[in-house]
Amino acid sequence: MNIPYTFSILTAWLILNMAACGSSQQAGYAEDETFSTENVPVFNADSAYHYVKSQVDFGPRVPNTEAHQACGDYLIQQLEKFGAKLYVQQASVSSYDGKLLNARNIIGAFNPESKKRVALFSHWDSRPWADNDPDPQKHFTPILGANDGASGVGILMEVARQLQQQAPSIGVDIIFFDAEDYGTHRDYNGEHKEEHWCLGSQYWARNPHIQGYSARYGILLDMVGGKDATFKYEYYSEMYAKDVNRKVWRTADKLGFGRYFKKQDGGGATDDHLFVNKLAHIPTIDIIATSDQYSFFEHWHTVRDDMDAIDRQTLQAVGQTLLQVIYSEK
Ligand code: AHN
Ligand code: ZN
Repeated sequence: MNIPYTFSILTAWLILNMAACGSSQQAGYAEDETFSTENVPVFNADSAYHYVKSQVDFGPRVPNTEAHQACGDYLIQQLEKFGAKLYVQQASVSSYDGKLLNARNIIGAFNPESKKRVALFSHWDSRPWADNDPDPQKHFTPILGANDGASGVGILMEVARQLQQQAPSIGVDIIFFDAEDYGTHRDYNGEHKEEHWCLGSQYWARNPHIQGYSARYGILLDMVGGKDATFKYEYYSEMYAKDVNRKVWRTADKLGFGRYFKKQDGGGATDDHLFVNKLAHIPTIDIIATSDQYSFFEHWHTVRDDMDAIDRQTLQAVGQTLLQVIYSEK
C-alpha cells in the first residue's frame, strides 16, 4: 500500500465519518429513534389560554404588590389541585435600585420519588415598567405581561393538568420563578448588569428546593404565546444544552410546528436559564420568541403586552411539543 493511497482512503473515511457524526450530533439523537405520538396527551390550548388570562386578570404581577401576592396564591392552589407536591420558596432579594423584593419561587413536583427528572421553568412576575413602549409617557407604567410571563406559566399549568390525568415515565418539576423582570430600567444611569435580572432563578440556582437537586435537563418558556411567534436557537441554550435544543426543535418539526420553531441561530437572552446553567449546572434551554424587527416580540415591555397579544395556536405549538418531549422520556 503506497502512502498517497493510504492518505486518500483515510481522508475519505475521515470526511465521511465527520459528516455522519455531525448530522447525528445535530439531531440530538439517532435518526432511527422511533417517533410516536401514541400515549402522548393532547394539549388543550383553550385551557392554557384560560390559565394565562386568570393571571392577567390579577393585574400587573409586580413584586411587593397585592396583585402579585394574590396571583402567587392562585398558582400555588392550582398546582396543589393538580396533585403536585408543593415547595414554596420565600426569598428576600434585592433589586438593582436597592429595593427588597418579597419573592416566591413556586415549585410543583410530579412523581417526586423518581430519580429521572425533567425541569420546566417560567417566570410568573411581570415587569414594573413599560420602558420599551413607543410612548415615553408609559415608561413607568407596569405591564400586564400576558406574553412576557403569563404565557409560559399558562402552558405549564396546562401541562400540570395533563400530568395529573396521565403520568409519564419520569418525574417532572414545574418551577415558577419570581422577580425575573425587575431588571434595570432603560433610563437607569448606573451599570446595567445581567445579575440585575432573574433574581428568583439566581436564588433558586444557589438554594434549590431540594439539596443537591438535579434533572436530566431543563426547558424555560418565555414569551411563548404571541401570534406567529418564531423561536430560534438561543445563544446560551446552544452553549450549555445544544442537544436539548436539537431534540425540542426536531420534535416540533415532526409535529408540524416548524413554522414556529426555526432551525436557525437566534440572539442571546439574559434569562432564567442562564443562571440555571451557570449556577445549578442543569443543561437548560430557553424557548423564547425573537423577531428580526424587534429584539424579542413586538410588544415586549410595552403596555400592549395584554391578552390581545396571545394566540391559541402558538400556545398549542409550544404545549404539544413539550408534552411530546416529556412523554417520550423513558
Ligand atoms: C434581556 O435579555 C435583557 N432580557 C431577557 C429576559 C427577559 C425579560 N425575558 C422577559 N423579560
Ligand atoms: Zn420582560
